[in-house]
Amino acid sequence: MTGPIHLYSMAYQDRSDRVRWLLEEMGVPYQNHFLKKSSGDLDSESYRALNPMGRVPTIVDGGITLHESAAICLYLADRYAAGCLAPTVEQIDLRAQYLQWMVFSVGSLECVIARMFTHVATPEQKAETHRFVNEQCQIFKKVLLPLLSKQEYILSSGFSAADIMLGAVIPGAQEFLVDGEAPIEAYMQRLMARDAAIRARVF
Ligand SMILES: N[C@@H](CCC(=O)N[C@@H](CS)C(=O)NCC(=O)O)C(=O)O
Repeated sequence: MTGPIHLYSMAYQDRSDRVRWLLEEMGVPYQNHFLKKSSGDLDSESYRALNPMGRVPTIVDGGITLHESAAICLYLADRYAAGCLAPTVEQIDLRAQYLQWMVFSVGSLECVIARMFTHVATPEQKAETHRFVNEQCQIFKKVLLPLLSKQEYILSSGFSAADIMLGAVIPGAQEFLVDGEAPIEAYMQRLMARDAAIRARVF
């Protein structure tokens, strides 16, 4: 490593949360850079050179510059915690499950949650959005509940970066996915109690 990893975000609780949590779990040195949208930091020439989309999070790790929170976590876990927080290709059965949950977190769950933050003009539209999110979460629960009833973490092998991704995203669907569902509530309690999550101020 050529010095600390630089992590660009706007706040502790934006999508940089999962990256910061993973860095804390791995004990890898990093430096936070908090950008202010209202000051135009996301549009500055220097930041656009790192992330032309003008979004956060972005990391710079030596010669590697990367955006998209899931890609960043996949990269970091492979590079600094392979076989520990990220199953390797030699553990292909676990690796397959790991990739599934890493991608599910952003590609399915976070996409559904994002619907709740899209502008709706009328109470009817709001009710329709809630109905949709609830319907999707019922489907997600059909898979999550049996799994988390028989094991502590999403992989049978134990805690991994996939729990970080899931744990950072699930609270966005608290009322649809967590409340009243004992196995998911207990899972979230386990994750929230982790020292690294507390240091990263995820919750
Ligand atoms: N899929 C991207 C989403 C990135 C994203 O939209 N980040 C938000 C903050 S959480 C952002 O940068 N918004 C810019 C803005 O509000 O202008 C990821 O997971 O990194």
